[in-house]
This record gives sequence, structure tokens and C-alpha cells, in this order.
Amino acid sequence: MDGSIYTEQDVSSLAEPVQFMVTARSVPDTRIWETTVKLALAGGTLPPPTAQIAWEDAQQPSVILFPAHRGTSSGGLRRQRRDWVIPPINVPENSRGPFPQMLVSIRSDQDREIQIRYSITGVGADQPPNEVFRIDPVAGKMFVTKPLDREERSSYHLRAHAVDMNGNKVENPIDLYIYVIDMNDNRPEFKNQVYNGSVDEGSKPGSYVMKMTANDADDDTTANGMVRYRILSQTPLSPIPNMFTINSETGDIVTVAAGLDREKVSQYTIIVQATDMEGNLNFGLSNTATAIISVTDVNDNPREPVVSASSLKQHQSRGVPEPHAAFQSARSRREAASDLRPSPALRLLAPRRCLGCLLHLGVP
Ligand SMILES: [Ca+2]
Ligand SMILES: [Ca+2]
Ligand SMILES: [Ca+2]
Ligand SMILES: [Ca+2]
Repeated sequence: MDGSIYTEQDVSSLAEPVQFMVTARSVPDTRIWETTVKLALAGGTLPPPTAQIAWEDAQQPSVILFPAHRGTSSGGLRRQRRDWVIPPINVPENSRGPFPQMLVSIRSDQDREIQIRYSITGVGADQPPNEVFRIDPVAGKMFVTKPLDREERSSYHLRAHAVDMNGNKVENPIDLYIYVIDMNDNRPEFKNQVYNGSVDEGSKPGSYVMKMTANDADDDTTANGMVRYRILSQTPLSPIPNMFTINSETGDIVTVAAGLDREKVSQYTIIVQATDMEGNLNFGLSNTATAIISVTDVNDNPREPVVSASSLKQHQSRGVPEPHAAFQSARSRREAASDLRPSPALRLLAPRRCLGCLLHLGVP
């Protein structure tokens, strides 16, 4: 009912494109639209962009008629047919011409009795950008005069008029909708060439690290604008070559393995590739960007300071709110430990973390 086409059997062994005709009949009258569809396997040996396949053999409505008139033959009220549907005119972007390129003929069936002059109005005709579309006033043939860019303007709404030789209206104007068919002429673009992220050492597999996304200016309701992500490389490759993974659709980077150790590798460099055509590497367009992932320090190399739970209690009863004194004197005894010296901001947090360990372990 909605015009979707499905395969009935497995097409994975389809060696050559198949071609068939699709016919649409309108219910209230007998008008017919026909178009030829050519289907080829994506990723086959010669994979041109799908939109192009559809276009090359597609037949436009060749003639658009002004609605027929109903009414009394004695010249009474003319009424437009209520269910008159003007088929949209589809024009692929980046056409190579030659220009002017004919799109469709506009016709009034009164042209058998009187001479008619046709014209079009609207943005793209008599309003800027002027003369993208033109009509031959006598023959009613409508042309596009130059290549269109869907990313600049994806549709045009024109009105077609028919007047007699004295300029009197012979038809009510009709609306013409011109849709610019998307071609995959834009690569996914990362906003930055380098992105910075960080992750705590010792993080569990599945820990969120950062997000990298690229924008594709093409139609994101088609494969042309559907971007997928993958990691091309990781440096260094230790402790294993795939420490991270990227969600192919969202661009979220997460850890996949345990073993992040700042004392061994403090920074990873990852190259991420974004590919349109839903990530099809055969005919998608790609771009890359770099992620620099800093492994942040966690105090995982403490030389256990000799502080017992009872001595902590003593500190607290003396009115010391946190065990700073006990911790810091212990800390100065272990300058040689390989963890980073805490920054002033970290100093406030570190005793708490350590306090937790001490109480748990019950040292000594
Ligand atoms: Ca374009
Ligand atoms: Ca495009
Ligand atoms: Ca694209
Ligand atoms: Ca550490």
C-alpha cells in the first residue's frame, strides 16, 4: 500500500542487477504512473550509489495536466477536482546536464481550443534564486537550468499558470513540488582532528571513556547520511591490542578489557574512522580523527602507612575532622611510591580513599 518493495527470496547470489516496472493507478480516474526500478546488491562488484540507480532508469511524469474542469456546459461555475494529485518532480542533485534539462511538460486540455501561454512562479523561478527552473511559454516544457545541490536547498515549490493570449487566466494555478534527490557527495566530518578523553586506571571493562561523532551533510534518512564508527588503531598495543571499543552508531568509546595501569601506559592514541553508507567500506566515504585517552591515576601503589583504626579514633576525638595529620605524615614516608603526587585538589580526597582502605584491611 505504501509502495515499499521487499525481496521474496534470498538475493545474496544475485549476479546482475534486476530491473522491473512499477505501476501506480489512481482510484478515482484511470491515470497511471510508471517507473522503472533497477536493483543491485549493495557491495557488489560495481556498486554505484543506490540513489543513482533509482534515478537513471526512473521515468518522471512526462506530462502534468491542469485539473480537468467539471461544471455545466453553459459556462457555470468551474470547480477543481478535489482529489487531483500532482505527482512530485524528482531531480537528482549534481546532474551533469546538458542544461537546460527538460523535466516535465505542463498542459491545459484547453489548448485544443485556444492558444495558451504557460508560466511558473515561486522561489527558483521568478524569485531568487531566479531561473533555476524555466518554462517554455508556448510548449509548456519545464526545464532545470543548472545542477542542483540538495544540501543547499532540498525542495522547491512552484506554481504553474496558464493564460490566454490576452493574459486572462484559463486555469487555476497548480502547485508543483520539486524534490532534489540526494547523492552521497559529503563525507562524514569530525569537528576536531584531535579529541581528548580520560579514564581511571583499573577501570572495569565497559567503563565509559568518551564520545566521538562526525557530521554528514547528506540526507540522514538515507544511507548517504548514516554514519558508523570503528577504531582503526590503538597505540600502544599493550597490555592487549583492543583495550577499547566504539559503539558503531553512537560513537561512544568504552573499555573492553581490564588492565589499564597508569604506571605502565599513561596515554593511548586511538584512530577512529567514520564512514557513511551505514559503514559500508566498499562505497562509503570516510574520515578519521584521533582520540587521546589519558589514563588517570588512582592510588593503587600505596606503601601501607602504619595507622591503626584506634589511632584514627584518637585523632578524631582530638577534634581533627579528617585523619589528615596521620595520613600526611605517612605519605611523606612513602615519597618513593610510583603514584602521582596528589594535586592540592586531590589531597582532600586522597585521605578519605586511604582511610577506607585502612579500616577495611585493619592494618597492621
Ligand atoms: Ca550536494
Ligand atoms: Ca548530498
Ligand atoms: Ca555522506
Ligand atoms: Ca596509580
